[in-house]
Amino acid sequence: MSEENLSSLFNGLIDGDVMSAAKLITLIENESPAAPEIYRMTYPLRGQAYVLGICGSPGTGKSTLINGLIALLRAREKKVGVISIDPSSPYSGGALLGDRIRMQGHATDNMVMIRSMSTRGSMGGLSKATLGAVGVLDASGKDVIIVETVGIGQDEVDIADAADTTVLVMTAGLGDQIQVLKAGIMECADVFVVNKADQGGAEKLILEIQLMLGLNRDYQIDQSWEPPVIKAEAINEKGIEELWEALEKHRSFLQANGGLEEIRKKILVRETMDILTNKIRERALEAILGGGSVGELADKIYEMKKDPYSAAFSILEIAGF
Ligand SMILES: Nc1nc2c(ncn2[C@@H]2O[C@H](COP(=O)(O)OP(=O)(O)O)[C@@H](O)[C@H]2O)c(=O)[nH]1
Ligand SMILES: [Mg+2]
Repeated sequence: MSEENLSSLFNGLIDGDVMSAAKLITLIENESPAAPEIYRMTYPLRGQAYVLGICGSPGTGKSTLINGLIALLRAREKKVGVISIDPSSPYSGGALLGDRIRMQGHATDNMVMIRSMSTRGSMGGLSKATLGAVGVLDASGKDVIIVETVGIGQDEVDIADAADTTVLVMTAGLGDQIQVLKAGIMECADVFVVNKADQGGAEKLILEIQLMLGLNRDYQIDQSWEPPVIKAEAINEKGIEELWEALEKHRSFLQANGGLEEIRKKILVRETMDILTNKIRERALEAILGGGSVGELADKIYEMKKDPYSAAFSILEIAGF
């Protein structure tokens, strides 16, 4: 990628051109040699967007809710970016297509950009490039960026570290729900949505969540925000206004108590540490393989005849750390 091409993409990005943003995100996703330059150019423009994480089990209605939020935000002339994380499961093709169709109403709208990303087998629910993509959309002047993740277990913890406000979407009738709540998710969600209220059981689930939140409050570090539980029927566009109100309230809360700055700091540290970890691993592998292929790694390490800890330290030494 030539310098002129990159700066023309960058100019396009600033002008709100969707294709330029998409191309820059792809370059970051592919770990192109242009990635450092993209970060350098976009970083000064970041920090304006409100970043929302929306997580919950598959089928709870996250995409439908996001569609409602997009419509609401567009009606208020807000620029919206959506990043949807596709689980690396081979069964996700249909669901992904479903997302595209459901969001299609907004797909040609220049003020809305929707991007699907794969997790590429990363440990958490976020793709390695998710934060980079959020950064690009932020720099392009989006007012709100919504990240949709499937999220079971560790995933929400991940998104909670990457978003200003984290929403957990649930539905009644999924037996594992309260089980999920016990697994440490309660502390991560700032706002709860009980969706598909038309199907019944919503009131009971809302009470259960409120009870859990009450029980949990003693253990929460920050006791001043009480996560609201919003009842919604995303498919009937019900509860969207209430959800947005709750989100704005949380944003104001963060702004008032310095929490927003804390979150932004945490995200910056995390992005830096992710890049650092990758670079160290890359350099160490290069040093030990000495131009050989990754396929030789097992032999190389085995030949060292060392315990894993000593082997790792030896590799660091060989790599010159
Ligand atoms: N009955 C009912 N169905 C809904 C509601 N919201 C979404 N759905 C349906 O639930 C299914 C999964 O929705 P989707 O938004 O793709 O869920 P996601 O996997 O969490 O993104 C779709 O068939 C939606 O039409 C709702 O409020 N009530
Ligand atoms: Mg979805």
